Amino acid sequence: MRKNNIHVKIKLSVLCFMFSSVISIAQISPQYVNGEVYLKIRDNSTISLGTTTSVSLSSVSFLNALSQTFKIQNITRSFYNGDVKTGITSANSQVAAAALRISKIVRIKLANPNQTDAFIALAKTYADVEYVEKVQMFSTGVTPNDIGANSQTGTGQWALYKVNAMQAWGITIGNPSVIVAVVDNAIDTSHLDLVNNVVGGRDVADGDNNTIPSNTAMNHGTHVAGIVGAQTNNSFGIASIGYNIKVMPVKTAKDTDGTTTISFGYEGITWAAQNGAKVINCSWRAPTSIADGGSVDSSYPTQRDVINFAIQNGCVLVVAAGNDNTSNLTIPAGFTNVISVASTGFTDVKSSFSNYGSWIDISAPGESIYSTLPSNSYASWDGTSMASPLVAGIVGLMYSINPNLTRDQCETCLRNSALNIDANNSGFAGKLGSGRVDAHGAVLCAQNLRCPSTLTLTTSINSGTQLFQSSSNIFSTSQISGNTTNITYKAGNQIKLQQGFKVSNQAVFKAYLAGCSAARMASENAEITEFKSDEISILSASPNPVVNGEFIISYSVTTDGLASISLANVMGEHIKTIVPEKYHEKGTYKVSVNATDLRNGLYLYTLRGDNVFQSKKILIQH
Ligand SMILES: [Ca+2]
Ligand SMILES: [Ca+2]
Ligand SMILES: [Ca+2]
Repeated sequence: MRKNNIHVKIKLSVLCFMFSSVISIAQISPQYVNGEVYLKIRDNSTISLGTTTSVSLSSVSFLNALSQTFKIQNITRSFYNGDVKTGITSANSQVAAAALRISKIVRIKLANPNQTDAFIALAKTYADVEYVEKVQMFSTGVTPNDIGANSQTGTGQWALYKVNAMQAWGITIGNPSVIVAVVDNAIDTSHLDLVNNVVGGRDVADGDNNTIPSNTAMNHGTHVAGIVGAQTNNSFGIASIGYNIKVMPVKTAKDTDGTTTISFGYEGITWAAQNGAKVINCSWRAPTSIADGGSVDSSYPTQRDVINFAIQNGCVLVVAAGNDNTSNLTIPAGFTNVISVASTGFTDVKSSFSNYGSWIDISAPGESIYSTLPSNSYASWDGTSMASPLVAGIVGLMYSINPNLTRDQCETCLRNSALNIDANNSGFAGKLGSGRVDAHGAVLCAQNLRCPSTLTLTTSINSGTQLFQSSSNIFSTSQISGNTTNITYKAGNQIKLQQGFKVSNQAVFKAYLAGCSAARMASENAEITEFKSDEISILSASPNPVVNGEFIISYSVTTDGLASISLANVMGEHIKTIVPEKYHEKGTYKVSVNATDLRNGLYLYTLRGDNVFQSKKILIQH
């Protein structure tokens, strides 16, 4: 079935409304090899690393000293081999110098990966160390076992290659907690390539939970759903851009409707927004006579209000522009705050059928798109209906890597990473949005906007006692004093509290990541740091010092709410979670802590909760 059958021709004779909202947990691809660093010993150092790739700890005095604080599991010379040795003796002085340099790099594996940052900070203080850094994790692209060829014929899935899906999947293959609603005529959720990738949906047209079409000709939504989220890497059928993200099927045509009718689209948008969708795809449109440059907002107030409701619920709406080859606005694509998608072909040229205009936000492949159809079949279709779900799936990947992305950030990332295709489209410059979508660039942009887990002070203190600062850290060795002092840092990167940091009674110290709310930082590795007086006796540990590898923390929660206990080193770096965040009724609690895996030294244990924040020191001496 090709363009003529496809439809983007769905009539909005009765417009529907729908929506979604949602929340998700980030699946974060590891950026670094857990607990491993490269450390370069200065070329002119007198330290000898021997003649083998394995380096003995006892042969390098400063590493031996470091290992007293941070257990070093092993040390290897990753780049020391025969070639390097030959290079070092090379008659070419530049070759020899380069070989010498890499021969002095060791790769160190720490017993406790949580101590990596602290290890780096301390290692840098040794004169023999030129640099030390984490071992970066690289990723090849991901190629699922069911992706079709890079072709427009047969079972080909050229669109995934065109938008660099494999590279995007190298960053994230999607988080199943991110839900993309397919608000469409009907969705065959029993299709073997969809059945495991759908969440509970709704037939808002007939008022039941069965979204399966009443006849196989009512097939549009099934095709759209497969593009967003057919089960991928299951050795079956097709791959989808969304990979692991979930599809929420929302049926908006009555069983008795025609096969291309959407009669309850806006009811569907509303249902999706209220039931956990983060992204809502609408591959349907009604034409208007409003010319490019105009606005549909005042003419269609019901639709405007429903779309606004979905946006306020945190949803991103992705809408097909329509297949009328016109620059007139269509709806819903013409509403400003939805992402409107035009269609392009294999060479990034506008599809002959695609609508266009200044109201388009982005373009995406929409010709010969192979996807699922009812009764376990597949076919290639054309249409902006096919372009839109590709973008919706990319948006799902973006929220998988960064659940805190705002709608505006999402659109900006999509636009800024798109490939400018004006040169391929004379006469349509500026009328195909920001260009052809690039999944890799969009996901990378979303990833880069994640709030970093550490902070750097970038603004000065407005009141209270000035603390010692450096460009990258707050090293607090002095005090914040005064009974009513409240100091808030808005920081960009990293805040570390050194031993000796103290906040006087009733004074408050807070550190926030610039651009991140406190809630956004409230994860295990985030550094939202608030110190209040430790004179309120709601937190204690015994014995202190710890000598037998175990201690008991006692704490009080004075009002019902969430609370957690964590352990950090004196640099403020997270070591372990002792009590994961959970609801506590008002009361007193005790928790036993096994300290046998901790090096001797001073630690901070912290009680964090809705209504409490307290941190105290404990000394471990095995
Ligand atoms: Ca039904
Ligand atoms: Ca599949
Ligand atoms: Ca828009």
